[in-house]
Amino acid sequence: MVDHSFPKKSPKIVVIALAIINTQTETFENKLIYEFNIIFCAPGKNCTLINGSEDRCSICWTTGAYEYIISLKPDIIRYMADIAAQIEEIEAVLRKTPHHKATNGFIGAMRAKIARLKDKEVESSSQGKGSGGGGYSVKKQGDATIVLIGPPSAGKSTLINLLTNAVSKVAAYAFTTVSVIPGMLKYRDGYIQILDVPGLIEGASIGKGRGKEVLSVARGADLLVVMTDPERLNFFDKILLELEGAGIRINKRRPNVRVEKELAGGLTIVSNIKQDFALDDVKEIAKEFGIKNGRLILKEKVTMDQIIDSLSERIVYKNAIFVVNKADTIKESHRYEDLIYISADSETGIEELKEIIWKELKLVTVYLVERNEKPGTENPVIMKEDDTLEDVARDIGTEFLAGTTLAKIWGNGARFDGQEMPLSTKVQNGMMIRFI
Ligand SMILES: Nc1nc2c(ncn2[C@@H]2O[C@H](COP(=O)(O)OP(=O)(O)OP(=O)(O)O)[C@@H](O)[C@H]2O)c(=O)[nH]1
Ligand SMILES: [Mg+2]
Repeated sequence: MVDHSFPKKSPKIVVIALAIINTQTETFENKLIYEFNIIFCAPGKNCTLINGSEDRCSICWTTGAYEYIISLKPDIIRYMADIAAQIEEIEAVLRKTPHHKATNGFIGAMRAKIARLKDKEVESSSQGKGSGGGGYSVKKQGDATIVLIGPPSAGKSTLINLLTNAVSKVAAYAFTTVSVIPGMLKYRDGYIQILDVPGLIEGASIGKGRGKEVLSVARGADLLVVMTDPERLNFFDKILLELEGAGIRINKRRPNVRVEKELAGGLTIVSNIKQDFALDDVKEIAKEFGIKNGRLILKEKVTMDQIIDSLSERIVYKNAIFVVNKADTIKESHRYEDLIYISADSETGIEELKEIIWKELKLVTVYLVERNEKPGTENPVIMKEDDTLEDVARDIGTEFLAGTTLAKIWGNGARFDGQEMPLSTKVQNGMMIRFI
């Protein structure tokens, strides 16, 4: 049986942990705020968190201790709490507003206001953190970066240990991993960086657990591997909600909305396609984002929320795959077709998973051919599917670009051996390239 309960450690451990924090360069108060999201930690009760909500704080979640009392209100906390309060106020108004044609514009404008406030929240929290805080800012390395996201004890650390050189602590209790652990997977000719992060729980996007930090790591990923176990398949939906709440859109593409700003002349909303709202309603949304003059062009059928997304700075679009670990604990007939089943413990489904990750990352291998060499596969370079020969030249060094306008190619993409192509040509997997 997997124990999903929170460990109950002695409060003494917390006091010692806080004493260690105290000796570091950042002030004690800031550390507590940024690392643990607490404004006020109450013994045996709910704590007041940085976003103004009340719950057990990260210290309580991770250690099970409820013994430490602090009460801090520096400016940044007030500012963040103020933003959270404003969002809450607008959400309360929205809940009371009936939905019909006449209120569409108002609702759109209010939602845009919330999006703007959330943009500000992301800005201020990343300003406050500085660099390297608490092991949450890991340098991207390798050809692509993937992040393992899932509930506590899904087996994320077991998987990264299996796939890479990383040594991430594995245990049967929740929140074994408390920071970002990087590892590097060598697959085909590429290097894929894998980041193991703490478990994600409901309410992560409003700061529960170390939710905000985990979600900010997810924002930097090239691919998210969302992982749970057969007992908790409902976590896929929960995690999607948290990602959505943090402005991370999954397996969707950016809506085709273009903004052409002008200095004067007012704002026109243009759409060749019939939309389900009055175009004038969009003006309020645009104004909220500071667009007062120019043209906002809707190039496809969109919802008001998609327009807000397209204008909001904090929205990112990420691809994700959905993996069920601990497949060894269920019968094969209990598997769902559209999910990827693995067992990190008994090492099944792992090669298939690597291949799926490789395909999802849309990485391609091309081979460089020196001027006096025969075409071959000795010098592989990893590129992205939409990259061009010019991108290859740029990646291997700027001196290649100077004076280079053509390349000879062999293999995939070449109609005949040594075909001369312009640098705007897109790369293909297996293409051999000689810059001339
Ligand atoms: N049966 C089974 N158990 C597994 C498998 N993979 C991991 N476990 C067990 O699940 C427990 C949790 O594993 P971890 O790798 O620490 O899980 P995690 O997702 O990193 O957990 P947190 O760091 O707490 O978020 C450990 O007891 C592992 O041995 C698996 O494929 N099958
Ligand atoms: Mg872990």
